[in-house]
Amino acid sequence: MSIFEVRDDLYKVCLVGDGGVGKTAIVERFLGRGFASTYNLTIGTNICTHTVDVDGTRVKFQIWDLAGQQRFEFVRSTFYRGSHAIVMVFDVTNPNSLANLHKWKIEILQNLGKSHHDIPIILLGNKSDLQQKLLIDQDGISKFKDELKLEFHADSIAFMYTSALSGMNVEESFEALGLLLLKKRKPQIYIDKTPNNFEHLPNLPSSRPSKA
Ligand SMILES: Nc1nc2c(ncn2[C@@H]2O[C@H](COP(=O)(O)OP(=O)(O)O)[C@@H](O)[C@H]2O)c(=O)[nH]1
Ligand SMILES: [Mg+2]
Repeated sequence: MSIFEVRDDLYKVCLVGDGGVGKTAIVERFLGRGFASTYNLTIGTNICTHTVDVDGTRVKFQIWDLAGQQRFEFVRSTFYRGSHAIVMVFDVTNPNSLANLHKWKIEILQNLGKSHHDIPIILLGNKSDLQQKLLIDQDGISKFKDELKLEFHADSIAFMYTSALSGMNVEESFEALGLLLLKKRKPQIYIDKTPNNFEHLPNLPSSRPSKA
């Protein structure tokens, strides 16, 4: 494999979602002990890189995590420019955080322009260790996922429950994203592969929680 092929497998990923949903905690969990971040004062974003093995291919992610500057519009174009994938995070105990992903979606569409047709998106329902406080039902999640499928590439949208606290599905969600990216980059090899399904919580009682 040439060095150029290795470099090809570096993917820029932007993390979006309301403050407090656990974006930074997810990244820190994903990085494990190898955590290294640079804080860029100008654009207010934590940028780090981490490599995962996806079906025998090393996929290197460059993760951009907005660090508290979500109000500043001027940050946006720099943040989204050149991204290959988006991670959208909500907090399963906070229905507003799912509702607000509509605003994030609009911002992504505005900033990515035409390239949005090609971008894999992974939707994460984080804090799923707090099952006793679960306030978001599957219908709401499915509806938003369908909405994403209408405006982005339908085959490149996946949803997973995660917990940065327990580590559940954090690594798996980036592996799934890696697979979606490889399917785009190398369809001849990966077209038949689909990410594992982590759309259901392992210990969820059969009766659904009532809506808040
Ligand atoms: N119980 C639980 N708490 C979490 C989880 N992820 C993040 N938190 C907590 O939620 C708060 C906000 O997390 P942070 O990563 O700073 O959110 P961000 O603003 O989206 O980057 C912190 O107190 C975290 O400890 C999770 O999976 N489970
Ligand atoms: Mg943060």
